[in-house]
Parts: sequence; C-alpha cells; structure tokens
Amino acid sequence: MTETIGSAYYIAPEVLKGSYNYKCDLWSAGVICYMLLSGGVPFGGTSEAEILRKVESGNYEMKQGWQSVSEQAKEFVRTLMNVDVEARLSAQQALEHPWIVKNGLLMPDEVIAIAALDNIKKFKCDKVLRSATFSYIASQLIGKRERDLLSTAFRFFNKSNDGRLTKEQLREAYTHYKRDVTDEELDTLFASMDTDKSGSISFSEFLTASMTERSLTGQDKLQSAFRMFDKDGSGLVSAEELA
Ligand SMILES: [Ca+2]
Repeated sequence: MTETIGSAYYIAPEVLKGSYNYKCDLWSAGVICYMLLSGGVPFGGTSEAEILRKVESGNYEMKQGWQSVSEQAKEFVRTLMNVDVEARLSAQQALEHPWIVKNGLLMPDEVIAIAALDNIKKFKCDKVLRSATFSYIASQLIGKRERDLLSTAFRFFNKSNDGRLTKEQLREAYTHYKRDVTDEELDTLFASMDTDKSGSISFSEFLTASMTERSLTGQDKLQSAFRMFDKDGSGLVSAEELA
C-alpha cells in the first residue's frame, strides 16, 4: 500500500509519507474515538492542506472537551493515535484494552453468554474424576470457535480484566442477563467451579463449567480423556492415576 487516500481528518501520518500497513486503520479508529469523546478534532485547520500539515507532524493536544474524560479513555486514544506504528495497538490489542473491556464495549454473543451461565448453573463437579476429565476436555478438546466465543464472554464478565472471575462478577453476569440465581445457588456453583480452591474462577475453570453439555459429553471426547487418565491402559482409572 503506497497510495495516498482518505479523508484529511482521519488519515494516519505515515500514509502521507507513502509507506504504511493495516495499522493506519487503527490510527483512524483513534481519531474517531477522539472526536466522539471530546466533540473536537485532533487536527484543525481552515484548509485541507493545513490539516494535512498538522497530521503529518503527528502532534495533537487533549485539552478542550477532555476535562471530564477518564485517564483510561485518554490512554486508549493515545495508544491508537501513536505515530510510532510499531507501538500502536493492533485491533486485537484494542479489543483487550481495559477501557474497552471495562465498559462492556466488547459484547459477547448473547446466546453464548446466556448458554454459558445456564450451563454453569447445571454444572456439578463433586467427583474428582468428573472434574479432572472435564478440565482435560476443556483445555484440549474444545473447538476453537466455541473457545473463542466463551473467551469473549469470560472477558466481558471479568470486569476487572485480571483473568480471575470473582463471585461478585459472576453474580453481576447473571443479573446483566436477567437470570435468577439465589445467594445459596451462587455459593454452591462457585465452589464447584473453583476446582483449585483459589477463591476465583480462572478461564479454564470457567471453560470447564460453561461448555455446552453436548461438547462435554461427546463419546469420542470422553474416551480420549479417559485414555489420558488411564495411564497403565488397564481400562480402569485408579485413584493414583488421578492424583
Ligand atoms: Ca480457581
């Protein structure tokens, strides 16, 4: 890509210099966020030539209209409108930015989120074998698409964006999707999900509990998981093999 195209306001500085890649779109996304958050433009001017000169310099301010905007939101815009193309966020990194995650701008597929929450309510894992088997299936055998969808749901529920889902965040998820859950139910399901008893739910614990019943109990997957645990090939899984 070497051709100079695009509207003056949104164009990335490196595009004007004639050498750019996909990241020029992330700059443009940053300009759009800048305008939505502040109501102003980063590079003003009375003519297109004047605007383009300012764009090329890459220098902009965040003063007028930014007084009540959070530091995290400003940081998000700065990391998109970064003249250093290498350091500029990729689309994936932008989706993972705490400000995007915190504000729920990353919306999971509603059907998947609700199915995950309903599955968690049905999830019972009071037997070591069941827990160990399902954890193995969750980590090894789940389809990439289902894993991606559940990953988005997990990140949406995990508002603190630290990879550890708390009981309160899980309660909020049920409330958000208007699914009833009593305090007692929440205590019970949280305890069965938290298989390592760390006091929070990791992504793999979440995967184990939230996968669809069908993907958890597919005969092939159970057999594959069973073979994994049946280390001596005896056809029986002993307590030692699970330890
Ligand atoms: Ca845990």
